Amino acid sequence: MNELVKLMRSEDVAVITIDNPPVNALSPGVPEGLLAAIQSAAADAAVKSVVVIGAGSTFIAGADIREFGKMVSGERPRISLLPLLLAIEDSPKPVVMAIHGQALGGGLEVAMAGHYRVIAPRAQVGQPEVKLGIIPGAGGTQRLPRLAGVAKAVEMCAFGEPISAPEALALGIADRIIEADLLGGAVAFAREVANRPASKTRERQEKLAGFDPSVFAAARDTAQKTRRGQKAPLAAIDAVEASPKLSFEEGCRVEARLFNECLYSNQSRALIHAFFGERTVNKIPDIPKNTPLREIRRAAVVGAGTMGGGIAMNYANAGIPVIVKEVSQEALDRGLSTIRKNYANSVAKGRFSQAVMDERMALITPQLTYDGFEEADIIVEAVFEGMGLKKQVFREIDLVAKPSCILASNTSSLDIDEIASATRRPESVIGHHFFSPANVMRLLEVVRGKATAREAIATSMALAKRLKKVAVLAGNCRGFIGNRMLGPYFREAQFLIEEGATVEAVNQTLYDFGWAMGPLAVSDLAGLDVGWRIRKEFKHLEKPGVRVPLVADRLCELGRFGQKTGRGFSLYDENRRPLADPETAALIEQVARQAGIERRAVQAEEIVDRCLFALVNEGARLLGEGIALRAVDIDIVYLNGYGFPAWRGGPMFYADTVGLEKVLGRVREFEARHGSDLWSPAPLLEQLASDGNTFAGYDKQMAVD
Ligand code: ZOZ
Ligand code: NAD
Repeated sequence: MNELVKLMRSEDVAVITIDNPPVNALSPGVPEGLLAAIQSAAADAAVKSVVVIGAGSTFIAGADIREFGKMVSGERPRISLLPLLLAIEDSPKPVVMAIHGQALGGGLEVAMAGHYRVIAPRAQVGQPEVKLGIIPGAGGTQRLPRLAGVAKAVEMCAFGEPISAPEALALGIADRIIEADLLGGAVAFAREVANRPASKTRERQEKLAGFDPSVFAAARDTAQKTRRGQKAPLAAIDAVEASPKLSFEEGCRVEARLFNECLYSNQSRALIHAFFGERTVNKIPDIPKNTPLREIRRAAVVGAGTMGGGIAMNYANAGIPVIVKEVSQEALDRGLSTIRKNYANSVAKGRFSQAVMDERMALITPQLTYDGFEEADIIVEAVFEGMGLKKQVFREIDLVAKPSCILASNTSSLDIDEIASATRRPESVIGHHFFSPANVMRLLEVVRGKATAREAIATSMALAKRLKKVAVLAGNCRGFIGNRMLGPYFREAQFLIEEGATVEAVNQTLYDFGWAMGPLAVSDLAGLDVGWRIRKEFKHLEKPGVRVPLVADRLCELGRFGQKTGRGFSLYDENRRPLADPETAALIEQVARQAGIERRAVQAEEIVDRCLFALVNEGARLLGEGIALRAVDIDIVYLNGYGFPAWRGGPMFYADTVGLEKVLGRVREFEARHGSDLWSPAPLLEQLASDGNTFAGYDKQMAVD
């Protein structure tokens, strides 16, 4: 039919194959080819029924996401899949959709327009559009309830999680699972049904009744809690709610209106930016795709504390045997018991079975020696933060590790080159900065030292995928990407309370912006003593006369370390709920008075701009220095490691939506008020703003195929 859609005949069955690698997205040409193939099969008297299948590893992964931006900008006309789907459904010959891999978004919508669906046992189907800030736009919110029932359709459309083939079968989305030879099974099935009257999904009514009417309110409640700030999940619920109330055609009109509202929003632009960003971060300019990888079959972790235990779980979860080494039996027992407790929690919540937990525990070997480390392909160090200790551990592992072994440090801030200097193989030393809790957080900052081999980097990026992490490459500097940017962000949060904002106002304003937690609440959670200790160690680096935050140190001197002591910036009740603490408020006032800081009313807009633009300015600075490869790499760090709201696309994307000229204007205002040491604009920000450019535009210049 065209180069993307092929039509063949297997005796009396027409076989239409969609061949648009890598994921058979519905790019321009695919809908047209599919329509022509359906029409041609209908016109061929020798054809009794039709099979639609995907070439390669999947059925159809949905609309071509790259097209949405072009449609919004007007570069491409808005197209609708609805006429194609009606044509499939109205085909006089039964159409059997043969699903393997994924039928997602527009892919499932195409599948539901068929008269039957057969499915491979490991295939998945779903309506993940909300994850891109949109909703199904080709009748998915109207056909899915007719196949799977209203309640399940609400869940699938509002939350976007795919379901398995057996579940699809049980729900009535699929008609048969075909264990092997999907095409052969689909053709046989098509012959079986060739002479049966085929029902059209859009005409089916039986599952539109008898559901619990409270499902919509319950879904809205969940969406507001778990997708705070996002419009698409609520729009998806509204669209599905129309299905039992309105005719199919009217329901589709409601869906189309809501789809458009979502598509033309900053939220969908941000979430699409994040989708492609997660894939872009793997592309590294001087590391070609064919860089040889070292094979990772066995791992070892040094230290079974907060991070070491979580890191070991990542390896066990990926089926990679891992040794965990500690200094004392007590520390080892503590570490292993935390791992066991975490797994048992997952079993109790039904995430996996006891048998899976047992398998994972069996992959973890706790010990007090380096025995067996010579077989490890990677060793991850996760001992206390301190250069002396890190170097000692690297000297030791360098002696026991085989030559090809990668030596990774989980340090949050220390110099990878100095750590590497303790070994005879700096080319194999790299940072693997996991985030706490390491078994949960998706981010892995991979830190490149000056000697780190390309092979070690490529292997780390590929390994991250096996560990189900999003890896972002960072250059070697204090704090790398994420923690270095956090410094100015936390600094401004504290300056604001010294200048007159309340702790509650700072936390609430940034929570309302969409952050998972306010900055002072994060500090209380992480423990104020951590930063206190670091500040004491690095006191000599402070520049005389440059303002530093004062309150956190005073709180620590009073033994208020945050949640762990029940008091920090806030007071915590027995359920760890924060309460305003009048004593802290008085202390802040006193500190400000002593330091001669003028107290005034601080508006929410200033809280947002001071904190966010401090983050952005530092991001621009490290981008200019080459610590981050692209602005989107920074965004992916913040979305996956720091609780930045996904629907705002990350700090650099947010800056683009505000406009870099405006951001620079505010940075200059703050510079005038607070001094150049704290607020001098990053040269890259100045350059992009004066060129009328954006961070996205900068990234385009840095693009790697
Ligand atoms: O790629 C994984 C995935 O989850 N993809 C997105 C699935 C999705 O969200 N589908 C819904 C799309 S929105 C939609 O369909 C709206 C709708 O209702 C239509 C309404 C009609 C509107 C009219 C317009 C026609 C997947 C699970 C599929 C595969 O994962 P892998 O880990 O194996 O592979 P990835 O993720 O590295 O992907 C490989 C390459 O494919 C690119 N890609 C994936 N899905 C795409 C897509 N490109 C365009 N559109 C898609 N739907 C992906 O970027 C990657 O590219 P490279 O260059 O980085 O290799
Ligand atoms: P932790 O105090 O919970 O654990 C450190 C563990 O290392 C302890 O159990 C200790 O007994 C063990 N240890 C010390 N010397 C050892 C040795 N020679 N051999 C084997 N084990 C040894 O600390 P943590 O929070 O897990 O931090 C570990 C590293 O991870 C630090 O570099 C830290 O900066 C970094 N990090 C921490 C976080 C976090 O949020 N906690 C996040 C990212 C990175």
